[in-house]
Amino acid sequence: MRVVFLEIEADRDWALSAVGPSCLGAWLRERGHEARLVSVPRDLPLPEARALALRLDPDLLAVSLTTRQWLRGREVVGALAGSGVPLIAGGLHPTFRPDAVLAAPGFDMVCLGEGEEALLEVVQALESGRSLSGIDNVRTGPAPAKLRPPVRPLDRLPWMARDLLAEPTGVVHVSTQRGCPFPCTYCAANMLDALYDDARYGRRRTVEHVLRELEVLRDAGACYVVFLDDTFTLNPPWLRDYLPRHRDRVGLRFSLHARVETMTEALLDLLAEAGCDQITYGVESGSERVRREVMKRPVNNERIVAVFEATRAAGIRVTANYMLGLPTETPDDLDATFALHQRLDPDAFGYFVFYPYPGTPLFVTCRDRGLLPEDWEERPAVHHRSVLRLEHLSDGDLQRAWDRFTADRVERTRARYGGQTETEPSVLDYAATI
Ligand code: B12
Ligand code: SF4
Repeated sequence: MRVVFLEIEADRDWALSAVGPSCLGAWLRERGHEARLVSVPRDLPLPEARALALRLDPDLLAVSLTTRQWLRGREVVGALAGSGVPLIAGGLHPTFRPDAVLAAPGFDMVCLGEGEEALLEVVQALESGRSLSGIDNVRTGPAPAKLRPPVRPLDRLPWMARDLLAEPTGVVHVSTQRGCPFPCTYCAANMLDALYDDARYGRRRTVEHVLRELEVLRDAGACYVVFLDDTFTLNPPWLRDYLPRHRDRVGLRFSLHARVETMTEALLDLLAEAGCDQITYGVESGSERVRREVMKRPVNNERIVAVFEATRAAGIRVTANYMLGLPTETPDDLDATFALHQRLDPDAFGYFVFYPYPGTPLFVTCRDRGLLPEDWEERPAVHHRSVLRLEHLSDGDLQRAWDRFTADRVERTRARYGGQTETEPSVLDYAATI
């Protein structure tokens, strides 16, 4: 059966896309099905988007949606209604807003949570003319779906289908794990754990499985690895086993995401020796109150500063990510975030106005406190202005904080690249967006 994944381009082009489809496509191909990917450009008129999606003569259309992609995805799928080709949506937005997605024209099914086994069962049901109702993880209407346990061990999953992943030349993106055990209240990633009541979502591939994939990718020309894992630095025994072997067998430089709480000097040394080039830390706020009370990230500022210094001392470049505009945040809290940023003096940084993702505890908080406008779902999910009516921050306060970070970025980039503008590509700036 030919499954065509639709990648919905939203309001920005990303260097990387289609992580979900490249996992699902590899799994389907291993079982004898055809998997293709069609990117639907952001401004493509809908009749042309429809023709593009149907050009490969799909037996099933599969669309992966983050909340950011939802509004445009709804439009494109709406244009496909009545095409006669069944359509299934999956990913974080359909997982946490299944009713809204199923209510929109053109969506026949939604997949909740992990998709490999569910999508295969849908394909098999379509092939054999079996009913699509009653498939675990899949909803076709209001009836709830039972969730099958996530695939275990993760080594059962094939390597991602790289031809479905739009990667910049030479840079390869690899996941070694699924799930994140931390309880950050704004994060949709860890909510997958909460979705599975009686099975753990968190799993990691074996060291050997990851090494073999990277050896093959290196032999095919890869020169840099970006680990996609939410927190690469989990599980010290795995890391102590993996990192020296990465150095000896793979030998590629790499970047990753970590939490400062997971860092020790010994681990930083191991990472540096193995070729770690850059680490992205979520700093999020300079206000310890906001981090502790609103985000459930109780680490203190001194610890963050110490870990940034230790990371740099180990010869690893540091990227910081910040969030602006959380519930209860005040102008003083925004100042504290900028002040901490100046102390941290990161090599690169990303800054995002908070958006309450469905499925997260902070989404519920915002809704229950009346911060979310009635029509929130009709407004684009963006990270440069707030969708919320915040208690203590005006749009102007947020804009000023945003502009301060933007000016700082321009200044630092100019200093680093000697006169070039902040739009010059760099692995570091790229890493800050992941
Ligand atoms: C790598 C990454 C990126 C990459 C690639 C994104 C991509 N297309 O996957 C880049 C840099 C482009 C990116 C950008 C952004 N990202 Co991002 N990103 C991630 C990250 C860290 C890992 C994604 C990953 O590796 N997934 C692994 C695969 C296996 O999981 P998956 O995609 O969910 O797919 C599985 C299931 O969901 C399901 N499934 C998925 N699609 C489909 C489709 C069908 C048909 C079926 C049946 C099943 C199915 O099956 C898959 C396999 O089991 C996640 C965190 C996370 N852990 O998910 C955040 C995450 C997805 N990103 C997020 C956000 C907010 C963003 C940005 C808005 C960041 C920003 N501040 O601007 C942008 C928006 C991009 C966009 N197009 O919407 C949020 C999304 C929340 C939400 N509800 O939408 C996440 C969850 C992080 C978070 N803190 O909450 N991101
Ligand atoms: S550590 Fe990162 S991925 Fe994990 S819950 Fe917090 S924000 Fe989400």
